[in-house]
Amino acid sequence: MPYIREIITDGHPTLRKVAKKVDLKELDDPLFQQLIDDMFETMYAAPGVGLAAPQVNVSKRMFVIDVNDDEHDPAVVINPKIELAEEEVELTEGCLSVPGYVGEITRFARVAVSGLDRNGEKIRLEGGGLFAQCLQHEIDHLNGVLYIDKAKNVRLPQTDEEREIAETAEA
Ligand code: GNR
Ligand code: NI
Repeated sequence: MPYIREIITDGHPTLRKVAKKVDLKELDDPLFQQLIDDMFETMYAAPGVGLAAPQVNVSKRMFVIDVNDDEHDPAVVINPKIELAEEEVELTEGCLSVPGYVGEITRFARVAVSGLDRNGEKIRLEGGGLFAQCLQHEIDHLNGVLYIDKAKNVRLPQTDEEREIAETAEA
């Protein structure tokens, strides 16, 4: 059964490490498959629209994402790579590992990301809006980067919209 794992917050050294590539052999390990299930459970409980493995103190290159729109199914992406990124935009962002804050960050408006699914099959995800923002945010986590490193005006939320972003995750 999946369980909710603890989400570590800014100041924990694991969030600052460059996460390790997942070896294909790991996909056969029931504990690895359990980790994926637990990451979904933890993301939904938070609630959040994405969660990277380092946030549950596992320094591996993988994340889960579910932005809850009709264009994108929930996905786990292992060993992700950004294949395309276009047009810079400024967006408001939050992070479960920096609870209670928001900031303005420059992101690409549209991205395509390749990687592996939980069975080791190649996948490619692409999109814009919150989906693209979240993909970039999760890949930053795998490189030890938090949005507060790049953001300007990191602050307590001032509006209902900002509070929603800070408390979870809906833009
Ligand atoms: O749940 C989340 N919402 C969010 C909102 C705006 C920009 C990025 C995010 S990601 C965040 C979950 C999280 O911290 N993932 O690492
Ligand atoms: Ni985050």
